[in-house]
Formats: sequence, structure tokens, C-alpha cells
Amino acid sequence: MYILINYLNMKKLLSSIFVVVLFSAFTFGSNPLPADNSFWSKVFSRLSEYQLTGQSKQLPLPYAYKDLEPTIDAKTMEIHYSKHHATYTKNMNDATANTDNSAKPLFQLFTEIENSPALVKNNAGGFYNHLLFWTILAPESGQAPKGELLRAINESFGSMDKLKEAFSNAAKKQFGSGWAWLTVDEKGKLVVSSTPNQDNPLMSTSEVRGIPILTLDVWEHAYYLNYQNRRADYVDAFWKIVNWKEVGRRYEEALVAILY
Ligand code: MN3
Repeated sequence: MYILINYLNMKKLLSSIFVVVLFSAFTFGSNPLPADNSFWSKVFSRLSEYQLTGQSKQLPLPYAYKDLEPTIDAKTMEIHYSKHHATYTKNMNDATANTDNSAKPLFQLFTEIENSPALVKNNAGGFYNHLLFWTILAPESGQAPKGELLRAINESFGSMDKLKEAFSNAAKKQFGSGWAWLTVDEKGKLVVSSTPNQDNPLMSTSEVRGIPILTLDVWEHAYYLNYQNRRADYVDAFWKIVNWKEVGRRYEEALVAILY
């Protein structure tokens, strides 16, 4: 038992030291890599979330359709996951079947997305954005950001409330359909942005590029049954069901991928 406790403590200590070293490396500017396509290709290849463009699969939801109520109702979740996301997935696989992209890592496709037709871009984005979105949601539990993620939020935005304000504004002001993002940029800093349609920060065409760790779908199909035209209410309620543990995991993974 003592050995186990010591082992766990040692693991925790080592991971803390590791993150502090990473953090220091960013703070003192020892990472002057240019953020071009080859940089992002290398960074993305280190991320654990791996899918092949033409053979992508939806992952099972980590909760039941009804588990996000009352913030997101069961019917919306069911239609969103089993119809909308399923359609993006099928359309992307169909559009890239028998092309050079059929066995290309999805993140690689995103770094050169300007070479793809709109059909591929829209459906590949639709596939990935939802894949990420499902993982950063969780049944309401009063979770909050902790540890390195919380420190990074405070450093980049000043406070958790300021992050919420910036992100919520991006979500509310995105004209028409699109997404709001919290992204780790090439320097390891957190930035907020929004994109139209199914674009995302992984795409070479995106104004703000990086590794997204938190996102919100502001297409009407994501909220209309319950909120109708009240997008702002949906955005404000969203904070109750953020899976901060997963966002924190993604933040630390992104930092490691960018530095090494
Ligand atoms: Mn959607």
C-alpha cells in the first residue's frame, strides 16, 4: 500500500515538474519555431486523436443523450449526434474515397485544406468539430478548471470570468452558423476566436491557428428545439456542462505537442 501511495505521489510530482519545465520554456521564449504548415504538421502528428480522412468513425458518446439536460435536451443531442454528425462523417468518407486523401491523417488534411474542394473541407470540419465537441461536454457537476489550465487561463485572460466573457462574445457574435473556440497557439498561449461554417483553428485557412481544446457549436441545429432564437441563453447555459477535466487534459497534451 505504501509503495502504491509513494508511486502515485511520485507520478504526480514528476508530472508537475514536467509541466513547470514546459511552462518555463514557453515563458522564457526558447521556442522560436515558425508557425508554418510544416510546424503544424509536426505538432498535429504528436496528438493522440488520430483519424484517417476517408475512413473516419464517430466515437460513442461518453454519456447518454438525456444526460446533458436541462442545458441540452435529449432530442437535440440525439438528432445532432445520430443525424448531423453521422452525415458529416459519411459525406467526408464518401467524398474522399478513392482519392489521395482517403488514407491521409485528418489533421494533415487540415494543414493543407486550401487544396480541398468545399465538399471535403465542410464535411471534414463537420466531422472533427463534433468529435471534439462531444468530448468537452459532461453532465452538470460543478466542475471548474484546475492546475495548469487554470494558471494558463489566468495568464492569458486575467480570470476565468474574463475567459467566459471573451468566449461567450465570440459565440454570440459569430454571424450565422459557426463555432467558438479556445485554442492553444504556436507559443502555447490560449486564444479565443470564432469561425464560420465548419471551419476550425486546425485549418490552414483559419485566421487564428492552433490546437483547439474547447469549442461550442452555434449552428441553430445545436440549440433551436430548446432555445429557438435565443442563442445567448444557450451560450450562457453551456458553461454548466463543460468537461474541464478533458479540456485540461487537452491543454497539457497540446503544450507537449507544440514544444517537442
Ligand atoms: Mn452541429
